[in-house]
Amino acid sequence: MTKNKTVLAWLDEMKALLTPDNVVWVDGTDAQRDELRRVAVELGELEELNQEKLPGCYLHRTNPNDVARVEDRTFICTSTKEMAGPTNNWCDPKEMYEKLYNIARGSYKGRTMYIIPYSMGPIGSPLAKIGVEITDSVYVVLNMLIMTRVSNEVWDVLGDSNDWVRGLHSRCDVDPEKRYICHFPEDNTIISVNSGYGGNVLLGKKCFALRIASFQGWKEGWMAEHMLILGLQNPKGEVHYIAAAFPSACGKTNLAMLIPPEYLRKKGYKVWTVGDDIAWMRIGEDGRLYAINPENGFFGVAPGTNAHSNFNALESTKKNTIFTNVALDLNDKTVWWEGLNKNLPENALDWKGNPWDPAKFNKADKTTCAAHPNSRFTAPAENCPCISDEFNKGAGVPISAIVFGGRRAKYAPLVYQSRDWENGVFIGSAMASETTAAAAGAVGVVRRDPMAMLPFCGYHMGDYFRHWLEMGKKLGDKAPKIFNVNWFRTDDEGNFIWPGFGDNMRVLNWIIDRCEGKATASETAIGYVPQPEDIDLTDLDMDLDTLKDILTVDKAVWEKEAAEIEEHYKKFGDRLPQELRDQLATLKANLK
Ligand code: OXD
Ligand code: MN
Repeated sequence: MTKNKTVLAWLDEMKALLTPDNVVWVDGTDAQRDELRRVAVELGELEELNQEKLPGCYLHRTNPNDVARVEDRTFICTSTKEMAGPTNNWCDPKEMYEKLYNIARGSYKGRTMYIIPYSMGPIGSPLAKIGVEITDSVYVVLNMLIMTRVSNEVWDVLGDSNDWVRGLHSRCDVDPEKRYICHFPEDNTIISVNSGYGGNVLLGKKCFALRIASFQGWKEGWMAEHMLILGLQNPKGEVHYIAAAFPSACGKTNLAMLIPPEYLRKKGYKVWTVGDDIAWMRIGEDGRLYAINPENGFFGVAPGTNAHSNFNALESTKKNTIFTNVALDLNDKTVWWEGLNKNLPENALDWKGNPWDPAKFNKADKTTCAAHPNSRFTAPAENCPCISDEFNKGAGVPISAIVFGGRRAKYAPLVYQSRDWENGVFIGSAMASETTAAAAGAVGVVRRDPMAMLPFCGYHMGDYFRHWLEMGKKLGDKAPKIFNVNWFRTDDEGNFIWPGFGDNMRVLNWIIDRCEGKATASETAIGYVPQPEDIDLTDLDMDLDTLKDILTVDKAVWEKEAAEIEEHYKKFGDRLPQELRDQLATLKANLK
């Protein structure tokens, strides 16, 4: 365990507040994990699945009022409101601590306090950071054992240091009216109460690795981003790394685990996954930007995951995986979700544990679904057939390209390259995605989501843009090249034009060729767009004219876009860097 005085003092304070009956120090050993699984099954927190077909796999059902992240109850509690900025909920830290302590007081009574020491990133890596989460949920412990690196070694690495993130989770009564996910970036502290759902309670993930870490990165000169990391191997065996940010529902996990089209596979192309959700990036000794994936597993959305959309993710869930809110096939105690296959189970329980009638299933009506639309798998990264050799190495991988993207039916071309870093920051700051039928509310509404960080940036987004610009200055000519992609252009009938999935490799190849100075492009009002001949269409049922269509930059559409970006920028007031205002002016001038 630990002699660290700052840890022990905080734990004493928490014990006095929460009054647990028992305390368990989690050590990351298989023996303890097995015992905790047994306890979870006994408590009814987990249901054991078919151990022959799915060894080490379990099912969990959350409270039906608690199935997703709650952005309206997520707060950044900095000493001033200005620091949290216009895109975050804010509350005075003193007031919020008091409110949360009142909610949590005595809430571990009759329960066990689990103490989880974890490392975000390979233990001991110079790019990694340490957290300690306390929780009263054995489900949280078992998920943290998959999603982070939990071990007594973490205490050794921490030593006497106070550089660790405090995380208090208490399930309380799972009361949505008293649910709060709060961050105190100046104290390295997270408090989450009245939820048991992953994104709200696995505090290493969004809370630490993005909200707190983005603040730390700003103060310490590095970057915590909502990005996948992949390595693209060419026939010579060279691997180039790409980090890419997309808002939710744009296929980040699918892109991270992409399988190239057959003709490219035969030539020797291959994609390696380093991460599917979060990247921490620092400037290395050679001046390049190096990234690690701070996580140790995938917390992926189950519906839509199948052997075609993401073979590697599906493979990752075949052992030691926790499924949350999916359907249970009673015939053989395996799991099912919409989009897994066409064999709707005849004898199943839905995500709430009620008998499910496949005859009543109607794709358009989410209330008839067997699995919750946001049902998840928590799968160890080591299960992934294409996990990168670099994944467990602490040095990180050098990033050649940063890719932004979103779901835009008409406006953005399939791919374009920014003119330079500053122009790339402008593109990221204006990122947007159109809502899909997958989420509640109107379809096709544009939501601006700068760098896909809108719900995850732990400070003022104007300062965040400034930090990006500063990083670019430090990187100079070693900076990764910045691109934007859009897999989602539609035809007049609303069908996607680009096939997506594995074929996105054709676009990634152009991106890497551009980084290497090998591919051509035409300069347009928005940046460099490939000539149709620059994208390899071998074996694809698409003609050059169609490709040309999705590479066009429609000036009328872009004038509207520029006006919308101007509106979006108003939110940031005088903290919006002048460089970005200038970029917008340049765009407008280019469109004239
Ligand atoms: C996630 C998200 O769960 O971005 O990764 O919402
Ligand atoms: Mn995410």
